[in-house]
Order: sequence, then C-alpha cells, then structure tokens
Amino acid sequence: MTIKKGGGTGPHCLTSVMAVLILLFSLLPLPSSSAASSAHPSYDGATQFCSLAAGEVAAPERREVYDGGRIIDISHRFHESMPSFESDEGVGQFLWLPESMKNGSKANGSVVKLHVHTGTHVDAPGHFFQHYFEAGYDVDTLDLSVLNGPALLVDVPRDKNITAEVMEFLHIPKGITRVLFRTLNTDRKLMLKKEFDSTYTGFTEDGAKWLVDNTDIKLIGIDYLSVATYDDLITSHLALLENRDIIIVEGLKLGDVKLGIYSVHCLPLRLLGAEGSPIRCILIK
Ligand SMILES: *[C@@H]1O[C@H](CO)[C@@H](O)[C@H](O)[C@H]1NC(C)=O
Ligand SMILES: *[C@@H]1O[C@H](CO)[C@@H](O)[C@H](O)[C@H]1NC(C)=O
Ligand SMILES: CC(=O)N[C@H]1CO[C@H](CO)[C@@H](O)[C@@H]1O
Repeated sequence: MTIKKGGGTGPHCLTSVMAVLILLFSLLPLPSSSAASSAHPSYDGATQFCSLAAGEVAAPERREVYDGGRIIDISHRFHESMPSFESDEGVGQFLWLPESMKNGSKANGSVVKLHVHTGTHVDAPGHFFQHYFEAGYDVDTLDLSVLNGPALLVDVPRDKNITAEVMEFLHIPKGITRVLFRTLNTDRKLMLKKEFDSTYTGFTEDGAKWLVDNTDIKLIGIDYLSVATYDDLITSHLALLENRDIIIVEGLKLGDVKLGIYSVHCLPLRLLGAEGSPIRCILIK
C-alpha cells in the first residue's frame, strides 16, 4: 500500500485528518508496507501517512469551485484545443518552455504567445474603434469597479438571439449594473469545442442598442467568444463600446451555476496598448 503526499484530496492521497482518524479509531495494525517508514523521523505520525517516495509528486487537484462551492470559477482553462474565432484548428500551441530544467536551466521558464481575445477574455473600447485605440483606451484603462461587484446571472430564451424583444422580455430592473447572460452556447458546450461555430448566440444590433438605451448594465458577460452575433459582429460591438462605459467579458464558463445574484470578480492583465486581455473571473456566493 502506497500513500502519497499532496495538497489534494484525490483517491490516492490520505489527508492528515484522515490519517489522524485512522490512528485514533483503527483497531487493526498498520499496513507493514506503509510509506511512513520513508518519512523524516521529525515529522509527526499523522503526516507520515502522506509521505511520498523520493521524486514522486501527487497530481495537483484542478477545481471549478472552492470552499465548498462558495467560490465558483467562471473562467475557462487555457488549452491548445480551445476554440479560436473563425478557425477550425483551435488555439494551437501557445506555451513554450525555452528555459528548461531538463536542459540544465536553474528553473523552468515558459513563454506564452496568445491572441488576446482567446478563451475567457475582456474587450476594451479600442477593439472596434480605431480612434479609441489610438487614444489609449486599452485594457489597463478598464474600470475595476465595473468589473467587480454584485452581478445577476440570467438565462436567455434558447430559441432566439439577444434581440431588443428578448432584452425587454428579460425585465432586468434598473439599478442592475452587471449581468451575465447564459445562452444556448452553454447548452451546446461551444467553448468546449475546438471548431469555431458561427451560429453561436449573441446580441443583435437592436438588442445591443436596447441594452444601452434602456438599462443600467455596465458589465456584460456572455458564454462564447463574442458578445455579438456573427451576423451583427461589428454593429453590436460598436453599439456597446461606443460610450466607453460598458465592459464586455466573453467566453465565460456559466454551466453548473445556479441563477441568481453573486459577487463577480474579474481581473484583466494590465497589458499596455492591448485592446483585449485574458481575464480571470470568479463568482462568490
Ligand atoms: C533543450 O535544448 C535543445 C537544444 O537547444 C532544444 O532543441 C530542446 O527543445 C530543449 N528542450 C526543452 C524541453 O526545452
Ligand atoms: C443567432 O444568429 C446567428 C447568426 O448570426 C444564427 O446562426 C443563429 O441561428 C441565431 N441563433 C438563434 C438561437 O436564433
Ligand atoms: C513547473 C514546470 O514548468 N516544470 C517543467 C520543467 O521542465 C520540464 C521539461 O524539462 C517539464 O516537464 C516540467 O513540466
């Protein structure tokens, strides 16, 4: 019997707490082949149960929620076959390891090359307005007080794009400033497919204009790579970004999240001069 050490609580690791319980309550003798014997003698009995063979590291745990579900990660993990706008090939290689310990470097040092509108990401006004781009309205200028605060998660009707009619139907009260729109994109798991799908759900031009004219929404979250439908790609973005007071977060992971009000926390990188950035977004109950 091998018992591995690690931060996780996966099936191959006995946590210290479990080990203590076993110590306290087990009437059976300890397994003689326990890895405990390889642990440093100064460690206490409980942690000895989780010791590792030399050089072995338990696999890390990858989580979608933390603290028993209180914190929900609504960002997608970056990987090579995540979708890329208008491509069938996915994102492809974006991570390299030019400094490698296997090659004699003192540490591993990776390099990333990524289109800034990849995966879960934010758009700055310069994305669709050349004069805003030139004036410096990059992701570093986005208002963190818009990107962080109470947010409403809503489901939109699955049989339509987000038109003015749909926006009206949703009855989002005045005073609500952050809304995450869950659409058919989530049901279709489009963010999990390598091939770009142009039939995704998004805002039509009239839907975007309706939102600007009739709501207080300043943070829009959506569950595929673009907030705007493919047919209204430019016009919807223009309507939403023109006043520079609305922030668009795209490619959110909204499956398995209950409808309701959360505290949203989204933080873009401070990429000077970039009109978009990967963004980490979480919801806190
Ligand atoms: C190690 O160095 C060689 C020669 O420079 C290079 O071709 C190889 O890709 C490197 N390997 C890694 C893992 O960085
Ligand atoms: C949304 O619009 C796209 C075209 O931009 C279309 O392919 C798609 O079918 C529409 N979605 C719905 C649910 O009507
Ligand atoms: C932490 C990290 O990046 N480790 C990498 C170090 O480099 C080797 C290859 O030489 C990788 O296998 C590790 O994953």
